[in-house]
Amino acid sequence: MDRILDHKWPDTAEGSADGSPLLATPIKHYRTIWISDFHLGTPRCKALALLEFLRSHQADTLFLVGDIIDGWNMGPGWCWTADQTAVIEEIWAWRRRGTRIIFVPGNHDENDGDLVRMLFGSIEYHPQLVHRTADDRRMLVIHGHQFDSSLHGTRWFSAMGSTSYSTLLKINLWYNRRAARPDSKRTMLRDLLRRRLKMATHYLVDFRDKRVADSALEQGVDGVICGHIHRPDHRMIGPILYINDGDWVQSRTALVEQRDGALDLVRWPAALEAAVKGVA
Ligand SMILES: [Mn+2]
Repeated sequence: MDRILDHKWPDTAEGSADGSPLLATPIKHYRTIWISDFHLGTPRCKALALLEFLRSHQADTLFLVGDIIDGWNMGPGWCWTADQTAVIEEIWAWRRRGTRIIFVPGNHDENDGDLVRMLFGSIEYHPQLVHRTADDRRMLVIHGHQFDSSLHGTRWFSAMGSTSYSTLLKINLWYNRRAARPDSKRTMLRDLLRRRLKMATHYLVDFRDKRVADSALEQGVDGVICGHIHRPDHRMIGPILYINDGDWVQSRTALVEQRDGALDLVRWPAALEAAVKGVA
């Protein structure tokens, strides 16, 4: 059975002897784990939460489903922290323990193969591949940006992410601040923006979903596992099982395969990270 699991830290987590809450958490072992969209190299990466997740889990196979390094952010905006280094080191530790690690590049790191190999060593590197679950389902593993290219409104679609939403909110805020405008007009613009955004998002998401499902059908697989859009998801699109493993800039989610082949999304909490840093 496939489910969404919310990770809860045990009550004893905060009280362990050396102050490390991780010791109180039993390590969970899965057949396979998929994680994506770390966006290492940006300040948005939730590296500490990711590190906690990696230290609390093990797997026979670990898929890194793209946008692990944010090559697009190279330059003056590049941001690298000790936590991000620790994430890389932890993945090396997984490898030393015998985990098979497979890198599936995303749009933000597909042109940074050298950097990926420098950071992770000579890991397996495939633009896409088919994973067979323990209950014999064939799942196409792919980052997911490949499905954007066929959209007529590609630019529109990528503009529909969180960035554009925040831009729209900023425009809205700017408009509202112009005090001369009466309240009714403010509300009208806000409602209009919201409606437009909702319509565009629905249209494009439906369109994209259909592309994903068509591509899976063409390749004769039972489902698709991807990342890219930073929206964890787990549902059927027609006969195709569509799973999105989410991201580590917002949702802090991973996909795990149980011993029996069940595929569950795990949502990792931010609470402990906040507690450790004392910012609650
Ligand atoms: Mn991407």
